[in-house]
Amino acid sequence: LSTRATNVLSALDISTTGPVYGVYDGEWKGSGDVVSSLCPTTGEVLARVQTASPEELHTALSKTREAFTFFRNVPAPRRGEILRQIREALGAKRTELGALVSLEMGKIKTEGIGEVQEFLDICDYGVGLSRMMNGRVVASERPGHSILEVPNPLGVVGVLSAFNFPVAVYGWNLALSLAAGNATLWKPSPTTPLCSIAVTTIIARVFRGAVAGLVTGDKDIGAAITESRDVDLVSFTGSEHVGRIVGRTVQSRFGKVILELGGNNAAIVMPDADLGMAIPSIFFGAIGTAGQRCTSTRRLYLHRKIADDFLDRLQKAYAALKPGDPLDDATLLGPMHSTAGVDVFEKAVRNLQDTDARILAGGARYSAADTPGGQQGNFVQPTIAIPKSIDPSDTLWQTECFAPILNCAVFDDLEEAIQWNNAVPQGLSSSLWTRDVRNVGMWIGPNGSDAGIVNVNVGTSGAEIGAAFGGNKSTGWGRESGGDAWKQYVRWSACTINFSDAAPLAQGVNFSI
Ligand code: UN1
Repeated sequence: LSTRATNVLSALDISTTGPVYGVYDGEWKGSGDVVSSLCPTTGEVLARVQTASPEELHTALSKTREAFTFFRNVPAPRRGEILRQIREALGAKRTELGALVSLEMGKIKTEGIGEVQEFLDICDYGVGLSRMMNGRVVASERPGHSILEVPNPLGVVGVLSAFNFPVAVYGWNLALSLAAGNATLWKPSPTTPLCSIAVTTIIARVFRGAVAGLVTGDKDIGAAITESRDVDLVSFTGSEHVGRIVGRTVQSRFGKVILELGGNNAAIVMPDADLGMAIPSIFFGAIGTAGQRCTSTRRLYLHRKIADDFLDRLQKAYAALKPGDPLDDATLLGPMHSTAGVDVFEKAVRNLQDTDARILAGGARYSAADTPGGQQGNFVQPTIAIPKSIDPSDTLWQTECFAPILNCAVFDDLEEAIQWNNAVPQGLSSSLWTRDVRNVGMWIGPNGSDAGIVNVNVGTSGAEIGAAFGGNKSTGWGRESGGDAWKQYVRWSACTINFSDAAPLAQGVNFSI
């Protein structure tokens, strides 16, 4: 193992010699398939993780259930206090965890640490929430009656998370689930097991037991969680393809499901926009996390008046980019997470070339000579393309390509750009650049963007935790993190209580004997 990797792993007490257990249900274990965690920068094997056997998953599920029957009776502010301690423990390892995200996922250091920060932020939010998960008293139409809406703990929450945010998305779910009084079982992406092991290790030091359990493994483990009647809510982040299967499976057993699926996010730049702000923001939106955020900017619609100038300046920014080790402070462009991602990139570029798109930047992998240490890793050149077709119903515009490729088109009026923005199946994030308040009004209103995230002079990615995060249409309609998202993690009880000496029926129904 390289010193670079050894340093990161040892700082988090992940064994670099012995077995690495990938299951936690109160104790660490793992006797299922062994999966290798690969470093996207160097290709080296970081660890071999012993994932969950079907039996271990079964045990973990019943222990999580058992943990719930205890945990639901812990008063909510006490649960908040546990979250506060988790926040402190994770915060003490913020840089170390951030580095592990960079090592195993491949995103650059500031984004790795930012992702841990997002977990800390949502813990803070959960602490506050634990004293504010209020129900309601509803006016009854009957004398001497009261109606209460009571949020009760829901049960077991299964969190199936993706490789691109191997820490934060679990944080969103854990914080709300824990505050709500649930027990959580986490099944992370098979390619980022170490991030989940490190996070769970830190949490388990604060709070031993199966309230926050972990089962690493592949598709079969995910499928078993999805099918299990022991899991009341499945929160899934991933592709539209898998999301459709997860949604159907959970729905067919009448479980609850939160889906956070594909994004195919557009930025629209009006002629009055402040380009000095728009260009760096769109640059980050398209290239940040090497184009592998659900919220990455994939489509860029430029008003004819500023299109040439904008592209000229954007190309200059792209030209200055150099791939580097994500663990180096100066690096802005890390590798893609996996070779499968590189294949997606190469296929999309070939398709652009075959359909006569103009490639303004990138368009290939980096050669080994250009990449850190001369190891090719999964580095690809961020690409700007102007597809020949501007027809939004073309597959090229309709599909989310999870790679740093920005497709651009030129428009003449805002209505046209909004129509293009909305013409795709997905509806996660969107961004308008303008200084004209009338454009803002149109964009955020009934004739505006149909995405879940509708930004103005802010890029498509990098949302804060305070608002509900999620998207519409084939993004799955799920909402996580802030806003009213917590309301999905509870079981609502509508309680009509009669304090009177009579038992009248509602709606004035008369049924006297
Ligand atoms: C994701 O890509 O799955 O808004 C989550 C953002 C981050 C979260 C992205 N706060 O880009």
